[in-house]
Amino acid sequence: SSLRVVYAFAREMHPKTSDVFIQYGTAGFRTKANLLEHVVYRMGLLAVIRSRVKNGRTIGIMITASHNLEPDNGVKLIDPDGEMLEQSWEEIATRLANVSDNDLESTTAEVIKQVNADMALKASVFIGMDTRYTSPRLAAAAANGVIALKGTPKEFGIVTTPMLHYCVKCRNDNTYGTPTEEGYYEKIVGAFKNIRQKLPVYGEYNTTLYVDGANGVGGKKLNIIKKTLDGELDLHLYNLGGNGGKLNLNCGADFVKVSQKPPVGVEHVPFQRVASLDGDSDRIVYYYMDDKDNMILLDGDRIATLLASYVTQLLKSAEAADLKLGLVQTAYANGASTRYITEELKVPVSCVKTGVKHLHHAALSFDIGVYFEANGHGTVVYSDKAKKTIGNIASEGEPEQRKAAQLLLNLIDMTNETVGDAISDLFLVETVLCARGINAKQWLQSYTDLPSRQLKVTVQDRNAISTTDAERRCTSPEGLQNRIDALVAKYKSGRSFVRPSGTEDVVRVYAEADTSKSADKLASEVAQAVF
Ligand code: 16G
Ligand code: ZN
Repeated sequence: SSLRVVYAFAREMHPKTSDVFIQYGTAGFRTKANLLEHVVYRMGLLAVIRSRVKNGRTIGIMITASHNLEPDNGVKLIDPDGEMLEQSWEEIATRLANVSDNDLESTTAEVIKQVNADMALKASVFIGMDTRYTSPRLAAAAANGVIALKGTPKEFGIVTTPMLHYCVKCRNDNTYGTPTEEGYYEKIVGAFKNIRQKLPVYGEYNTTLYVDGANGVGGKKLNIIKKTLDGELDLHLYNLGGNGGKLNLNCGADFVKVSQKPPVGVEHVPFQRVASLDGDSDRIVYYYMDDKDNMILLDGDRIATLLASYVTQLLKSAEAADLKLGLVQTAYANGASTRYITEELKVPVSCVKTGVKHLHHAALSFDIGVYFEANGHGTVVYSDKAKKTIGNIASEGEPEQRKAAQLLLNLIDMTNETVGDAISDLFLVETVLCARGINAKQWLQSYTDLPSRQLKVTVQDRNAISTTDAERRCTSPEGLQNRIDALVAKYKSGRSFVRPSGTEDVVRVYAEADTSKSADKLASEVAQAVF
């Protein structure tokens, strides 16, 4: 049959060259780039099957290893509404990635049968990639996989991860926007410009923003956007990938958050706010250097509270009292942020397991859900009910209500609701700071972070650790949680947890306490206990 030819072709073009087991984890498959070619080819096959199961709706394939260093790469699938691949398919992806070339044909047939795919339907797959030098070859392998099962691939070249999510969503729902990079700029940057006309710059807010592009794709795209801005924002871009700057190496959002150090390659002016993106531009944190050269971090928790408080304020002005806003965090959220949200903002908070899919899902249970990981991945999702209510007020409300509702409509347009998006989040943050007339130092004043420390521990089997209660407590190995409890009890405002990483072969340790010395000490004591 013609499929025979397809599998023979796979063996020759994209052979499985490694026996290392690979798993579809929190962020898809991720490992050394040279181990991925056959995996990506097979994800091309799977995307076609998935598209047919979804009645020919478009599926996305993104080639990226996000904040990992240059030698790594990865691949993840995007579902029709722009969200992460449905969880029950992760096991199927893992199975398909690991079979031998000889068994690929029979396993593919099994999968097709299992998910009941009608292989006579059309199938459409959007493919995007980050700036890694290994990405074009992998994107080509993905396209070959798509073609092999007679699907139609469309290659977007180098795009941010959130841009591809956005394009997939638009392709399947044209009310959301135009499924192109230009369409993305028009909607998001257009909404930002629109809102700037309504909310002129005042107070302590200043339009100068420095950006650490992590030598990845986000900085390059901001460089395109910069040319279309007309004084609304004065972007100074650093780490754009030239001058020998290496992707994510000592720069970018993950480096800044985890090491609590400023990135290399960025010029520092005291109190000048800097936005730091990660390698594929789905995360953002802010920071500034004070006049004593200390780095002051404004992380995902801080962005979440800023956005939630502004949306709450606008909902109040719009008198949209029946819309319930909620916030979603993970165990990594700073305890001070959680207290501020519950006690001062009086917004309900839920805590879920690490990984965007968990946060996104939980956020959908609110009329308006704000979700952020402390590491800077997050967005806001608006339910149909919220959009309808706000739309009605914007056209029929009293003048003051209308004004607030129209601002909310601009915010919705500025938001990439499919996934956390550094570029969209950057414009949202700049909008709120401007609306409030505040600088970064004033933004920091809403609450004081508890000092925290993250460590990673290499153990024989990270999966020996299992957790419960949104990863805040562990249930095995026996006795470990009791030891952690005893250590935590020694520290004022102490909190600590351990969890197996979903992206690396390590166990992660998090600790916070009233001083950074205590946080460091608690983290290392807990790390010892894990060993
Ligand atoms: C992935 C997740 C991110 C999570 C991180 C945790 C997505 C798109 N990304 O990068 O949300 O914070 O993994 O990594 O879900 P860890 O399990 O190694 O700590
Ligand atoms: Zn990323």
